[in-house]
Order: sequence, then C-alpha cells, then structure tokens
Amino acid sequence: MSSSLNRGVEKVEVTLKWDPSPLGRPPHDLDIVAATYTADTPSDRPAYLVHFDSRSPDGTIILERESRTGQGFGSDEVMTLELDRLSSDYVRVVVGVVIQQREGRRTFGDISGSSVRVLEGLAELTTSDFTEVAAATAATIAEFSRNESETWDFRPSVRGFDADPQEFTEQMGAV
Ligand SMILES: [Ca+2]
Repeated sequence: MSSSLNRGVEKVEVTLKWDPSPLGRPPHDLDIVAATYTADTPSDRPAYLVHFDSRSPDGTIILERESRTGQGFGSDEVMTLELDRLSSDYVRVVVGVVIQQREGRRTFGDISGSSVRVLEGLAELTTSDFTEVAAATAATIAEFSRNESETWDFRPSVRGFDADPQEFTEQMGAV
C-alpha cells in the first residue's frame, strides 16, 4: 500500500466505469463523490462536497470527467484529488460512489460492468467491482486522513449504504 514511505499520499486519481443500461431502459447514472472534513466538521456535515454539480472552492479536487449514462470507452467518470495542496484546515477526505435513483431503486447488483480504481500515478491503491456491496445503492471506497507529520494516509474503505445521493453525503463520513 504505502510504498511511498513517509512521503504519504500526494495526488490521487479515482476512475469509475460501468456499462450503459440495456437498450430502451432508463440510463444508469453513477457518480463519484468526495467529502472533505475539517477537525471540527461533524461526520454528517462535510465542509464541502465535490461531485457532478459541485466543485471544490480551491480547485484541489476536480471531477475531470462525468457521465450520466456509462456510454463510451475507458473511464466514464474521473476525479483527481491533490491532497498535498489541500488547505491544512482539512484533515479528512472520504471518496465514494453513488447510484442516482431517479428511475427507481438501483443497486450495484443492477449495474453491469461497474468498477472503481484509486490510483497514485501508476500505482493502484485500491480497486473494487462492487460485488461485495451488490445490495447497496452507494458505497464508500477510500478514506484519506492527515497524520501528525502533515502527510496523508490512505485507507481502503469499501462499505455499502442504502441511501440516495443526498442521504449518502450525510452518511459517508461515518466510515
Ligand atoms: Ca454521473
């Protein structure tokens, strides 16, 4: 995991892909979500969120690519997190994936071909194909926390939630 010795995790990329829904069916829309926390932030109220319609105020966490359908080649959604540039006020970042529930309840088991990867450079920090959370509608994937030496620790954290996107953003800090 931490081959980087004391350097800590500096810049990571989260990539997500999934297969489009079958022809004639409502689209499947998955979203990468990042929640940031300060030392004072309660875990149910992130300092700020980054997802398809919300940006980080300082540009350190960016959703580079988004999809509402899963169509196309390669990664459907990509988020970059420059943890080493994050203001020292922020001590924790949780990243997850949530399925939009506009067309009725969808779980990871309903979405084919879905997978998420967390990379630092070419090194894969964690990956999941969501089979362990097949009954969930959202899942946390990774947690980053600032340690005493002011660098960032990484912890894989695949945990399923039965929550819509709004509820998930209020619950994901509890991992
Ligand atoms: Ca999306």
